[in-house]
Amino acid sequence: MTRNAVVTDWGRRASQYLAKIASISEPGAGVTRLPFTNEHRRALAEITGWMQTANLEVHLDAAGTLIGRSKAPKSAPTLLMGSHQDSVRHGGAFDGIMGVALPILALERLEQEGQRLPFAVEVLAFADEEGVRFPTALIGPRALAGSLDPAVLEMCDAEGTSLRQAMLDFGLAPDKIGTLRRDPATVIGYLETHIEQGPVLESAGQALGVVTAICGIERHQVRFRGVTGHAGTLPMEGRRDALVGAAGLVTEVNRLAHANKTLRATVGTLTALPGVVNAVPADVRLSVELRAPDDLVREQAGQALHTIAKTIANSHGLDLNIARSYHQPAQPCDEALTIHLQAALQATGSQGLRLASGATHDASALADLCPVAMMFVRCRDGVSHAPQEYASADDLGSAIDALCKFLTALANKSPS
Ligand code: HGY
Ligand code: MN
Ligand code: MN
Repeated sequence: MTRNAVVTDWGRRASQYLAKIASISEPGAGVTRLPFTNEHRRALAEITGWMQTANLEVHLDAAGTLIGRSKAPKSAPTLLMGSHQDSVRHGGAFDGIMGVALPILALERLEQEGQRLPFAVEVLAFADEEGVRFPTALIGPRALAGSLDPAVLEMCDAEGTSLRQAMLDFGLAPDKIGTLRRDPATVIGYLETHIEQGPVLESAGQALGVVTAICGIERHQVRFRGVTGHAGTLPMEGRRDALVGAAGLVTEVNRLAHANKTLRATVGTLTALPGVVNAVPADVRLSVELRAPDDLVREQAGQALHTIAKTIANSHGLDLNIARSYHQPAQPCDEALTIHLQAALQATGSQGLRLASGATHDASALADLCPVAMMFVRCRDGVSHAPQEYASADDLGSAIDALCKFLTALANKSPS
């Protein structure tokens, strides 16, 4: 390093980037940045600045993925990196966006150190991974993998705006999504960096870890309908109270998951109509989400859920609608890429701990295109999808260091 070279604190730089973009949010606690909104547009401007500072060529693709590509011959194979720009409602400042900022800073650092890579690197900022605004997600990575079902473009948000219309209003070309499919022969793989969103690394005293597999996930929409009536005059005998039925299902779902320690079951949304204090609920909708690293365990739980719901509806005289609205299989990470990543972590002094991901990620969709690997960064108290979510500047710096070591080792391995 020459005497007057600037010594950059890359972890501090990352913290500053993430604090700044966290302010690009709807009002309220934490971060609320949904896809194809003003907040999304302002975030793209911010990320474009990061990418340009790192000397990347920037463009927005037809699916709303912002892509920063390093200078490399057009024919050079490409390593994909990145994650999602969107958040849950009142979420944290690190989920997703950390995986966009850190590879950009790693490329800036390698550029500063004069390190040339024999392959191109593209950093991808995907529009929508959380699936909070629309009942679907992963549009960007599925477009690159060629696995997007165009029918999802007709799905609507709570205001009745279709995904297609939201993308058109955002200035995108949803009908051109089919042209985004990448040729797998041109892609080396995909590496996603993500806050762990759990307590494992913190309890192991590790800043970084590598992911073995991403859990499978399925979501069911359930609706119980009964008969409303005056809360004071309708006798208890013979009531067809939809919320009593829903409450029974919530309890049973919880029991189902406690019976199998690899299964996670969550009722995250529930609405009850007419929703007034002095009327018997007649129409209750709820979502049930099931996750497991083993697809058979998850699917059996999904079947049990339907059986339980039918039994409850019959015993309470309720009408029932239940349907699986979303599912994605468990996704193992690529072993060769993971071994390479683990070596990079160990070169930074980390143990290279291996752990499964209970959260799902963009990588689960990109696995249909290319080998995928994931690096986790320690998450304070394991808290995520909440304003308290936090990763330290030191750990962010370690992650950038590991990414640089991963890239340079890959460069040394590549045919020159
Ligand atoms: O739900 C998840 O696992 C991810 O945070 N979207
Ligand atoms: Mn995420
Ligand atoms: Mn998330």
